[in-house]
Amino acid sequence: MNKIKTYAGIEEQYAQLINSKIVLIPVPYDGTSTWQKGADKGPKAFLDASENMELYDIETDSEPYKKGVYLSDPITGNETPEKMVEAVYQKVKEYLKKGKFTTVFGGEHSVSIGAIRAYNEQFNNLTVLQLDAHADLRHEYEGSKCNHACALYEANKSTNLIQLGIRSMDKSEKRVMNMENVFFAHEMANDDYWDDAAIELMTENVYITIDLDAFDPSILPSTGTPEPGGLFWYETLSFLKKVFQQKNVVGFDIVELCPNEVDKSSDFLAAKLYYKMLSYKFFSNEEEEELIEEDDNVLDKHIKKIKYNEDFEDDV
Ligand SMILES: [Mn+2]
Repeated sequence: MNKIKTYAGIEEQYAQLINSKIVLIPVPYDGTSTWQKGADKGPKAFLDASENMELYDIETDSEPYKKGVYLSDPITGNETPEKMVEAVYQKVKEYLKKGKFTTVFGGEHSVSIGAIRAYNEQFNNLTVLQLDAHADLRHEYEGSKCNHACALYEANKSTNLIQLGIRSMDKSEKRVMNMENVFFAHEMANDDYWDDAAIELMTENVYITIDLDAFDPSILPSTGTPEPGGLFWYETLSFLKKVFQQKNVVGFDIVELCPNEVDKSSDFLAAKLYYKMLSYKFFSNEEEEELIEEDDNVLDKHIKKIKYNEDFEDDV
């Protein structure tokens, strides 16, 4: 008998819907990509990488998968972008009504339209935090309002949208862009406080949509439209951790992984990012962090002491 396919190859006891706090919906959709195709292969590459990843998180000293991760059937059969968006909307809504922490893995960025619509119905005063190289604020592109270039148009109208890492857009998008809520990449590069400034703009309920092209292509080359000057790993993680600690993150999606046959590093980045976000959601407690910070001096001395002992032993 074949074992069922589970997220990260976890044991079935952690993968059943009824016991799972978390639901993962793969959406292998790539209908409207304009340049490099292949985001439809993103979910499979992400799941493969996840199976080869350690499931213990050092930073939070936790094993997030034990909260239960149910891997939903992928959303397929998407003849038009509009049908795909509707299918994602219905599926996300279904799991939200069951009280699950629902996550989506794309697919191109248009898959987020349906997810955000469902979250916005379910939660009051929703902030949508978008990490992306591109503004994605076009009203319509190549004949569809559900094109990846329009992924955040609706969220911009109906939620508190905060855009971060933006470094590529059309001039026309300026007309609808809420400049006070935008953190352009070139400004972030010279601002040490963009993370706190962004958090100040957030309402309590936050949905996060991560277009992987937000990351610098040096650490994430496998995406449809890479742009220089992106985010790096630890600055992104420390920002996300703060968001999870200070706000009620209600769900998230990760999109635009366009896997490469040879170089798997981007797949692993995506897998690890997903898992880090689960660890921050369920195992990062701000009060504990503060206690550790207060004890910094003590820790410093402790580290010095250990170092001294090691040195001493070396001498012997
Ligand atoms: Mn995007």
